[in-house]
Amino acid sequence: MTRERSAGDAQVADLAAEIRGGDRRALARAITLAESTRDDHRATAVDLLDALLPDAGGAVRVGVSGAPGAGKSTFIEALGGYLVEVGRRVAVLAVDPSSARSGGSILGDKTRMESLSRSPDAFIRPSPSGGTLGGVARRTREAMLLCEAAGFDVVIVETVGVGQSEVAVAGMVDLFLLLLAPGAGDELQGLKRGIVEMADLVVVNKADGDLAPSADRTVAEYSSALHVIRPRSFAWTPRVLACSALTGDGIPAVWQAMREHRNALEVGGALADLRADQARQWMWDEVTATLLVELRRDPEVARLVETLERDVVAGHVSPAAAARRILEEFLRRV
Ligand SMILES: Nc1nc2c(ncn2[C@@H]2O[C@H](COP(=O)(O)OP(=O)(O)OP(=O)(O)O)[C@@H](O)[C@H]2O)c(=O)[nH]1
Ligand SMILES: [Mg+2]
Repeated sequence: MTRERSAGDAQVADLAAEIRGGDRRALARAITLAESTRDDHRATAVDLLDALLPDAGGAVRVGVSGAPGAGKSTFIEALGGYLVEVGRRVAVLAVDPSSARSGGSILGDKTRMESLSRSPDAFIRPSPSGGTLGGVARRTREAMLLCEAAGFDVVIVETVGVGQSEVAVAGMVDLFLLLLAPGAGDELQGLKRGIVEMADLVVVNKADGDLAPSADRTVAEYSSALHVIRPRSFAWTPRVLACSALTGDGIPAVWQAMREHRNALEVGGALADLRADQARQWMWDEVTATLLVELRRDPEVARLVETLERDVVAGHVSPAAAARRILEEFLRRV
């Protein structure tokens, strides 16, 4: 395995110092390095993360998920605006592996978070377009640490509530928030139930105007549903709240619940345990991802893969035998 050279100690130290000083352009540059697939950029990013690790870890890490249109972007803008008002520094990262396909979503997000993005105490980074979920998750974890090192003390990771991305996000944050629109009772069925089970906070948004009664019903439904779900942590029992991202009603109560969650997890050491588990998982994700990249990069292995894929599809070779031969070839060459 090749070890590409990083930009060098002096350059890494300079960039690290700028980030520690809260320099947003340096932070943006560092995240771009972390997002890059170029080996020398990756190497620099890894060195930088190493240098900044002692400065990271201090933020409240929040994942926000919800179906398209639930109001995630509007909610994050409202919550972020409130947090800035009460003296916090907020970073918003988006995880949206589908954004490359669905197009407009990121552009829409950017316009919707316009007022938050103008604040000097907020930093908004849309999801890098394209790539696998694994790749996007890795880059988001790294971006999160970089934001913390730059002094952002609340990091919000937004993800669309479809597919596997919320599992990845729930695995990298302290608190997972599920945002619902009123009348989203069907989310309790089937597939979506898994997402409800991951939630530390369920927030029913759009509790305003004509939608207010329906929002109340949804709160009641989810409250009784959560009673029968075993909590993820001994330290915290999930709660259901209502808010309106549009009017700002209920936003301070959401933050209050987040603070109580934080205290509950800190008191018994659950937060430290959670972070330790996540760090271990992160390491293994990194090993897996890097192995796969190296394997796919080897031209001899690639040739063999091409033949074996055909054989497997045609039913001439079993998938297990093919996998074995690919791995043997790869291990022979490293
Ligand atoms: N009435 C009302 N409408 C809201 C509220 N929050 C968001 N909306 C509206 O709901 C629509 C979707 O809001 P977004 O914030 O874009 O939702 P999203 O979940 O980020 O959507 P995607 O990024 O497409 O997944 C917009 O038209 C918002 O104006 C709210 O609290 N009350
Ligand atoms: Mg959005």
